[in-house]
Amino acid sequence: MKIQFISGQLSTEFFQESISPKELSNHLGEFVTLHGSIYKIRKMSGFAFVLLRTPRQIISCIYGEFSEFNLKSISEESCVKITAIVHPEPRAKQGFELRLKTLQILSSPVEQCPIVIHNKELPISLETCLDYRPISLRNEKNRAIFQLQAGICSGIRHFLDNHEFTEIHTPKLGASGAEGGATLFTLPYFGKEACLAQSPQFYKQILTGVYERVYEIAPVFRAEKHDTSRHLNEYTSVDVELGYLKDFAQLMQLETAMLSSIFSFLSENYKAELELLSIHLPKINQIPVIRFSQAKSYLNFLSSEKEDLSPEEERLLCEKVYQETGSEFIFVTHYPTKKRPFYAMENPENREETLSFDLLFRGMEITTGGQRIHSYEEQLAKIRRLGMDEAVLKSYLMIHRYGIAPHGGFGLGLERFLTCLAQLPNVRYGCLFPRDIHRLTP
Ligand code: AMO
Repeated sequence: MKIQFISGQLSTEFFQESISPKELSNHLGEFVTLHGSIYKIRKMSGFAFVLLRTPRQIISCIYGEFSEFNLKSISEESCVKITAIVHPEPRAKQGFELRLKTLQILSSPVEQCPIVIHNKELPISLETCLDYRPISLRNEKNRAIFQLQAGICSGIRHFLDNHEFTEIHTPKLGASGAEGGATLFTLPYFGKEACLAQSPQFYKQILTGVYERVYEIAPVFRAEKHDTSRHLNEYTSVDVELGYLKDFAQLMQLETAMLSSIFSFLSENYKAELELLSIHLPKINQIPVIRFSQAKSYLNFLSSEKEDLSPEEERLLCEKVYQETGSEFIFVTHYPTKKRPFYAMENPENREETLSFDLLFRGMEITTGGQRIHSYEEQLAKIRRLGMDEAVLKSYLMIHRYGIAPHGGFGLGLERFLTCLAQLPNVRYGCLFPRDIHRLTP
């Protein structure tokens, strides 16, 4: 038998013989081959602008007497391969224009798109935008949002990998939740009941006993019935956990450094997207901190909710802090024990409050974190006091039983962070395919 092999070496023809759009300026005066989708055709007298959508750039091409195909043969959203000359043109934004020579159609739409994709702003409602997500994402601004999301994740990985964190992948199906019963999705599982992970909380704590510093960027599920501009039923959680913790202030320091590093990473590698979306990156060498009880009195106890900040209080607090300090972030610390999960460490000087924090950014909570209980006796006593089922927590409690260093961490909601960064009016705009109480498709 003749055995064939697949080569792992990528030849220059691998990507359809195309050059990377990034390299076009190195080929002034030369012929190049490129592929992409026709984003927009603008007919002028005697020539036409043909905008080609490539992965990160919309490239302006000119159809004219030098072109060897009929403009009528193409339509918007046709997928094409072109050859063109890179003609220097100081009036063009990129310093050159592509003069189209040949064009090969790889695929054509069967009908015109029901929404106009190439407008600067899509003149459609959020619901229509989401109903047509597979194509509305092709809009230049819409897709830039998620290019930035990818950039944020690269920035996080870059920072944490450089600080000796190990990336982990924990199960999303389990027997019990980590954050309390009310927001648990359950499903049948071979004659038993399973649930979807609300967070990787137990696993990230367990794994600090193995790797000391861990992180995960993965989906989590919350069966919250809230129909608000800040709640999703599935979101991406950036979870960080750190062993041998000195105190919980260290966690806020770590997050401040991480955010600052993400912003540097974005400004270096995502200039075009930041500009397109008019995003101004906050400067954060330091972030102000306020205790929960102080925040409440600072806000004149605006809401009747005693153990948490209401969304309105979060918005107002951010506004006031910005006016006073110029910071768009604020850490709120020492949340009441009653409102924090059973694993949160209590303040030894005041058991009514926890060694925990939230981070607010431009009016919204984007992170919760804190120190965890590491003593077996203390954790067991708290579980019993809260009337929780010890048996369900048996494997989690192994870490306390068999020794775990003082540790803590935080969870950052990726969509909320992106939404606040890009100043989007609803968290659904910051999620590729949002899941909310009304939506399971697309
Ligand atoms: P918490 O439940 O506060 O903490 O969640 C952490 C962060 O996740 C985001 N978030 C959400 N984003 C969109 N839709 C939702 N329904 C939603 N719920 C939460 C928020 C929030 O700040 N295990 C802890 C974290 C820890 O202590 O390490 C936890 O999950 O940005």
